[in-house]
Amino acid sequence: MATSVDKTLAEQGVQSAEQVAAFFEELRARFDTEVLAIQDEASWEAVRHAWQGRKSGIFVLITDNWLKKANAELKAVVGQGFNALRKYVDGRLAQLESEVKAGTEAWENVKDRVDLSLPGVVRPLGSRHLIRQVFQEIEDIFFSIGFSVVEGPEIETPYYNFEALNIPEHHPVRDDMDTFYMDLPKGSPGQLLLRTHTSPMQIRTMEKQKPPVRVIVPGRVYRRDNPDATHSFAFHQVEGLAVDTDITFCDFTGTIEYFVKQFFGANVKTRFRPSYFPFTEPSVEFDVSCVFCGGSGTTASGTCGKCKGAGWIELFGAGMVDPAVYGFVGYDPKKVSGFAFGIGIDRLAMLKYGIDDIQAFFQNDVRFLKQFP
Ligand code: FA5
Repeated sequence: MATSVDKTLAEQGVQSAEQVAAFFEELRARFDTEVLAIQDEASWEAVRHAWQGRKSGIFVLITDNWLKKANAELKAVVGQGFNALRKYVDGRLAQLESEVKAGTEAWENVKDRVDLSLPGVVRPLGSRHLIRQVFQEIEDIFFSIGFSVVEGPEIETPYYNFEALNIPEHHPVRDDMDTFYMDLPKGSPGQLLLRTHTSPMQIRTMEKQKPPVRVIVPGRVYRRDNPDATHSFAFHQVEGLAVDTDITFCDFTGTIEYFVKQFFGANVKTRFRPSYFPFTEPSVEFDVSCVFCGGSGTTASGTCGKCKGAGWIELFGAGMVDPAVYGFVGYDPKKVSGFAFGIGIDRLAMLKYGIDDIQAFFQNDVRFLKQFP
C-alpha cells in the first residue's frame, strides 16, 4: 500500500523508527519521479505547489497528520525525517527554478534566430524485412483455404519441444535438434530451451482446441548449427496443422501442392519422398523442381549449382500426424486424423528470390534490404 500523508502514521501501522525511515524514503522517491516531468515554469510551479503549498501541500499534511499526531517515542524520529526531506525538496526546487528560468530565457533568445523557412530533415522510410514479407505471402495463401494464424513462445519446455511430439529423452532425433538451454537458478523445477522448431505449437493448439483444427504458425526457431550459406543458429519456420474427423493423405498432398503452386507459380513440379519424423506417420520430405534450372539440372554454364544437377530442391518436412501425438493432447486417434508440415522460411525465400547466402537475412545491410522494398 502506498504511503499516505492524509492519515496518521499509527493509522498506517507504523510502529518503529525503521518504518518511519522507509516512509520518508518513499516520499523522496515520489518527489524524484515528479521532478522528471518538469519542463518549464508551469510544470515546476505545479510540483512546488504540491509539496510546499500552504493550504494542503504535502509538507503541511506531514506536519498535521504525521508529526503532530506521532506518539511520544517516534516524535523525534519523525521530526528528523521530515527535516531531512524538506531540506532535500526545498534545495532541489530552488535549483530547478533557476534551471527552468534560464532555459526559458535561452529559448526566448534563440527563438527569434530560428529560420522556420528551412526545409525539414527527411528521414528515410524503412520497409518490411523480406522474411516478414514471405510470412505474409504464406499467411495470405493459407487464409484463402480456411487456415488461421497462431503464434507461440520461443522459450519452450522440453516437454512441448520434444516429449509431447513423441521424441523421448534419448531419441537420436534430438542430436539434429540440439539447442540453447536457459541458465536457470539451482533448484528450478525444470529446464527451459529455445525452441528448435515451430512444432511445439501443434501440441499447444490441440491442448486448447477441439477438432477441427486448421492453423499455421509463423515464428523464429533456434538450433546449435554452425553458420554457413544455408544454416543459421536462428531461423524461421511456418508450421501447419490440420486435424479433423476425415482428413486423408489426399487432402494433405492437395493442400501442399496448392500452396507450392500459389507461392512459386503453376509451372513448378512437386514430389514427395519418404522421410522420418517421430511425430508424423507416414512422413515425407517435399521437393520442388529446381526454380533456377527449370528442373533440367543444367544451365548455360553447365551443371546447375543450386540443385547440384538433381533438378529437384528439398523444401520441407511433413506428414500425417502420428497417432501417438494425439495421446498427449487428449484426442481420440480412432476418431481424428490430420496432417502437419514445417517449412523453413529462410531457405524458401532464398529459393524464390535467388539469394545464395542465408546470412544476408541477418546482417542488416541496407544495400541488401533495399532490393526487397
Ligand atoms: C522440422 O523442424 C520439423 N518440425 C518439420 C515438420 C513439421 C515435419 C511438421 C513434420 C511435420 P527439419 O529439422 O527438417 O524439420 O527442419 C525444417 C526446415 O527448417 C528444413 O527443411 C530447413 O528448411 C529449415 N532448417 C533446418 N535447420 C536450419 C538451419 N540451421 N538454418 C536454416 N534453416 C534450417
